[in-house]
Amino acid sequence: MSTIFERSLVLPTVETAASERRMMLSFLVWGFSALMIGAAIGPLQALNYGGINAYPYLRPLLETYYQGLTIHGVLNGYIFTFFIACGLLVYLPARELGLSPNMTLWRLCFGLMAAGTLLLLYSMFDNSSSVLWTFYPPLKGSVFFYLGMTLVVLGSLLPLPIVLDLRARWKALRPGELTPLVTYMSTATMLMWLLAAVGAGTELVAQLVPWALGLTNTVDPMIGRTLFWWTGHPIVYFWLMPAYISWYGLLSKQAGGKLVSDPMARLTFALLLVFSLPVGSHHQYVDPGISPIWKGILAALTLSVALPSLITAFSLGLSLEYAGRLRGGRGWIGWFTALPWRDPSVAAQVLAMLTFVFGGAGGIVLGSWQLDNIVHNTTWIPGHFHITVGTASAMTFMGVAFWMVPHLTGRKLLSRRLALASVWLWFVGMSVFSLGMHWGGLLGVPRRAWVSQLPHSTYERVYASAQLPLTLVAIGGIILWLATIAFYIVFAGTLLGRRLTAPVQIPFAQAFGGKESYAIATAESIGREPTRVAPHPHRSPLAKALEHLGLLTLITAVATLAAYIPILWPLITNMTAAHGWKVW
Ligand code: HAS
Ligand code: CU
Repeated sequence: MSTIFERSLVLPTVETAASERRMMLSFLVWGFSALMIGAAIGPLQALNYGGINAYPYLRPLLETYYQGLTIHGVLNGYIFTFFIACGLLVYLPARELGLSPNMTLWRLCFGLMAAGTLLLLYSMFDNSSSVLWTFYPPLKGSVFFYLGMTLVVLGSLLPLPIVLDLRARWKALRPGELTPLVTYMSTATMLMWLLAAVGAGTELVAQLVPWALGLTNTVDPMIGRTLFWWTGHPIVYFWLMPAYISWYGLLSKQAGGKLVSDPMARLTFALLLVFSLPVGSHHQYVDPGISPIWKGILAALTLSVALPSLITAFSLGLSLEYAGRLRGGRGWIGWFTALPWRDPSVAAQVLAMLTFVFGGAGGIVLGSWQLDNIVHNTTWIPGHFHITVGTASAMTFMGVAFWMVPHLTGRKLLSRRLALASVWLWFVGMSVFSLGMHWGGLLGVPRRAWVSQLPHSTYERVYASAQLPLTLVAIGGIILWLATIAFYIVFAGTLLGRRLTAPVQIPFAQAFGGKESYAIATAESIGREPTRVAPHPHRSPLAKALEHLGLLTLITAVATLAAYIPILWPLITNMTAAHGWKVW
């Protein structure tokens, strides 16, 4: 034991803690810079649906709506989210455990994803790869696009060994104890993402890169799509789980209360790990070549993936209610209005949760095969994902940035009021936008369509019944532009802002009945030997059972194979050979 202790214990010193903070800040800055470009393009898409074609004015920077949409989806969906996740999922566990992460791997993670981003930017801005964020073959982009994507996926997996190593070192120090909550949630997220990445990883390496290099002439679109959605569904939880980590692990403290149940948080993450993987083909309800029996099974499985989020709604709702009542809130909704709404970090996250009630409900609608057939490939779908990833995740990350940038830089938030304005504008803008998109979708407006390029009289005639919803889409887009400007003034202004006198601590929450804290490294304790504590066994049998993350991963892998072998087998034995298309 003592050798393990001596060999593996890497405690943060003042210098290493500073370099960890700098690294975390680099992830935040890179991620939010990607969002800045992606979000700047977003309103152009909204205006497109409002019948205003801004693209001709943007040449030669952007040639087509489809080029803009690809940049928007790739930067917001992959680059922004991955950088934030890969920063938080290392930094928060390391601080929670009071240990230093493996910096070489963390830097490599950043380097691979940054190199991938540059390749993607090059191939998207030179208009060679307007293949949209799903990069469905036989649409054919340049090899730089697929190589860039491969590097980004590869880099995004590296937090897994880092967090496993942190967890193992901590366990050697505190034998018999359960993994502290934030580390548990981060490990479960990364294990889920490892299995998820196998799908698109295989598609890129076995199909798309060789095809783009000219080593193969044709590609099978159905196998490509199926492998894409193997990853493309669980990726939504790779966007959501880091937000859940903040909601479960930090927000109740920020709101002035406690997390009502630590075991329920663990159960949520364990269920998300197991349920996320096998349901990816619910994005393929209208695809040929997949048996209707499987489509029926997928509908049932998809409902199961909503379960952990329903647990989350109730247990976090109660945690917030507890905080609100402690703050003097009375009655049915008094607790809600009593929350610290003047704190922009809390406001951002509670508004994100509120929006997710509707986003999640829409997801349950889509999970039903019959209902999905009504709205598939209409604007209903982007309506759904702008209030899930575009608000639940994105606004939570904005809320995290409001305390984290001051924590990392020792500089004061530029303006609390402007930060609050940015999140309220985002909330209102996204609500209006998304209402219009859902409504337009019910009236049959197609998604991913350059409708504003139609002659004006044709646009007016075809979309006459959808005029009001499409106007809402355009108005929402403009409000979102204002929100983005306000946010980036605060973000950049804080990076360059005035120095704080006292450091900002990480607001790790305390669970009801749980310990005060784990080995949290505070500014004062850094560099000090941790005191060996007597084992403090967790009382919950559920939490103990869920500690077996290796077993849960194995179950997930088996379930994933059980779902995908029957779907992929008929496709593999009836291959189609499609030549590449460049339609832009
Ligand atoms: Fe989805 C399509 C089904 C969740 C993202 N989804 C998409 C696409 C994206 C996306 C990007 O079954 C489009 C991809 C493309 O380009 O084609 N989705 C679901 C289901 C869920 C779900 C069942 N989606 C998400 C999340 C996303 C996301 C999360 C991103 C982060 N989705 C689908 C389906 C499709 C689809 C089909 C294919 C459609 C098609 O035809 O193409 C579930 O996980 C949702 C469960 C969530 C809940 C909500 C719980 C609420 C909480 C908030 C608590 C609030 C509190 C405040 C405590 C049940 C946790 C309380 C205070 C008060 C006062 C109320
Ligand atoms: Cu999905």
